[in-house]
Amino acid sequence: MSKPLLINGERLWNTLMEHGRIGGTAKGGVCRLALSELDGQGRDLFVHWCKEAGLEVRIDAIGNIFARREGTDPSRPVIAMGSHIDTQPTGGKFDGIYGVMAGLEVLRTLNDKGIQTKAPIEVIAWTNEEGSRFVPVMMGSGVFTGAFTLEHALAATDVDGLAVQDELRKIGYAGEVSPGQVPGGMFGAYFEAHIEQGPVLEAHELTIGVVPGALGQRWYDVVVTGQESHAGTTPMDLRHDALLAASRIVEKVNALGRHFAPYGRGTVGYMQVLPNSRNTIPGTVKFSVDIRALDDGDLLAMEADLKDFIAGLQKADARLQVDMKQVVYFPPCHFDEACIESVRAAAQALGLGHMDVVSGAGHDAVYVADVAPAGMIFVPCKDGISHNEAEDATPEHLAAGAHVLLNAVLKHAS
Ligand code: HGY
Ligand code: MN
Ligand code: MN
Ligand code: MN
Repeated sequence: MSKPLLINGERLWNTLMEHGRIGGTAKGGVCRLALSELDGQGRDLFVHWCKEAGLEVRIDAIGNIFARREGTDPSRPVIAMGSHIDTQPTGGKFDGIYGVMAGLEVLRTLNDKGIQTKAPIEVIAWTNEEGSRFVPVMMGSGVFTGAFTLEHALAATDVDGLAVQDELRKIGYAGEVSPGQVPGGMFGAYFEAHIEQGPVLEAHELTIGVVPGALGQRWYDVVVTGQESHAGTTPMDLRHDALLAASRIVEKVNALGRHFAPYGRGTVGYMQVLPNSRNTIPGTVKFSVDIRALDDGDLLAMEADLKDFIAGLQKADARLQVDMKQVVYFPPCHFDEACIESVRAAAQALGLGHMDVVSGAGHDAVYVADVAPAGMIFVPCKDGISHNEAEDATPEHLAAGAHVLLNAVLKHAS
């Protein structure tokens, strides 16, 4: 690799800090739920910056934003970069938006240096990567790559019954372009820069994570139905307590994650208790289950074990009803060897300490890897914390990841 080029780290940091004010929280985090008014504002600012950089912007029917810098050879497939603008409710200033702005910084740098690449290059902001307000997770990249249909995604509703289709329109991002269409044919390569969201790089005091792949995931919606009754008059052995049953399932989900260590994960993050009254035994409990593993067989074994456990609960109490519906599934993902090598070579050429780090998180790159060569670049985050307002990263690490992104992309676009 010829002498590596560098992005403008100060401009990248300032861009992230300015963008982070949209949905900024008192604790220093960011709340920009997918397709909310604030997500709309965050999108608008990104589109404004892209147009300022002379990029051609198009929006597809699920609201994915593509900002394109033409190359000298239109027959070459586009080299793409991207991530997401939406956040968790108590999200941080870097999850997702870092990959979008690092991509924009790469194109701003090419403009500064007057570099013309042969292949066109695009930076993409994918719709609803987080899956916090609307399921499925990684929605925009999932529709784009055919993991599920546009209709399925547009019909998804949040807890208040508001639909993706209407919320997209409300913020002005119901695009015309049908998803999956890229002028000049599918991506020649896709790279996503992202904070690691875990503790590995920081523990090893290294700057770049070369990502070989990501854990497989299965998400479920579970409804436990028991019987509401009076907390004072109902003897303990005559109860059909939905919350007691749900908490046993929570315990089991966590035990499954531990059983399939080191990469097994089991989480119940969302729960609704009804009628949610101090002195009424809960009759209905609705909650989420998120299980993950590095091996697809383990993921299946976790599901089978959980279903057995639930059957046992219902056998022990005939009045208890448990309905479990799978809402997300994708197998463990292995990124493209050439993309992985480009990331590693760029880190080496830049003299940046690096190591392989498997992603515990899902990313849009996981779906893109189904249709195009894809790779990821991780940088450390403070204490490995993310999906938390305390999420933090250093300007130096964020710049280093964007230097790697620039040189990996140039290798494929030249
Ligand atoms: O859940 C995840 O892994 C990602 O943050 N959507
Ligand atoms: Mn993310
Ligand atoms: Mn996230
Ligand atoms: Mn993610």
